[in-house]
Amino acid sequence: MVDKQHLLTTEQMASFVADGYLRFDDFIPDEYNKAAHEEMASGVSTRGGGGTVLNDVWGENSAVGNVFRLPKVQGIIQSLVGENPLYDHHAVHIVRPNSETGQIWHADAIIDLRMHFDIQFFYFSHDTPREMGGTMILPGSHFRRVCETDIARYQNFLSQHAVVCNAGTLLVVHHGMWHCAQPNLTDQTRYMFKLRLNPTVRQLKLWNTDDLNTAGIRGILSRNHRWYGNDVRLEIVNRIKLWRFLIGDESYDVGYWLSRLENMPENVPNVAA
Ligand SMILES: O=C(O)CCC(=O)C(=O)O
Ligand SMILES: [Fe+2]
Repeated sequence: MVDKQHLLTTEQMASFVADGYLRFDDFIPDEYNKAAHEEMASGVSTRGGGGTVLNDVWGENSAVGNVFRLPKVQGIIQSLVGENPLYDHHAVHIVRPNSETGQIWHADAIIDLRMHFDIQFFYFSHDTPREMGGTMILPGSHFRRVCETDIARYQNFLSQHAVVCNAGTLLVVHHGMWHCAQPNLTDQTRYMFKLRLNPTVRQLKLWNTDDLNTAGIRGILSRNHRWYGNDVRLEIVNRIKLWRFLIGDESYDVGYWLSRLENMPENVPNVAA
């Protein structure tokens, strides 16, 4: 178990539930980034495929392994998917120099509709200015379980977020997040390391819950990313359901959103004759 100081806070968890991601800028130290960049260019090897315990996947000398073994990265992993998640897959995502087209909008494999969620790390080992792309994500899209490229006809969304960042930036996203690689107009290759992990334990209060009852949570869960218009109400309900699951409290509500649906007017009152 990683030291508690490295675990996520309740506010960060609520942000993950509302936005579908957390972003950690300038998070990984430079020497790790340089080594990981080199390893990505020459090839990252793993010991075992999908379903291997994460801790067994990378040898001691693996630069990428060292990044994910950092206590503060372990803290993110343990908070979201527990201490011993399974490695699902990784990919070194490359956008070649002078690529004028990006990827189409998509969500990665969504074949599991359980409340349990996988996480995906997007790790940027080198500076990624806008002209190099960055990955475009759509905050708040993770509950819209689209199948792969169903959303490919869209070009741009209100409130889309381009991950323009310095070396050492790490994103962790819910597996439902809509995203796409961007064009790379520089003469350098753009690398992004993606790692998907599966939970092996019930995702129940795995983070640092010292601030569980902090006042700001309802406000965070009510965020409006605007691209879905009035459907923000549906999104708030989706978030309450996930928050209930994470904190193990089926009575939690933000205002009267979900409780309203739990009235049972169809029940015949038990009136004595
Ligand atoms: O290269 C990127 O920025 C995004 C790659 C991608 O679609 C993915 O990680 O599934
Ligand atoms: Fe993808």
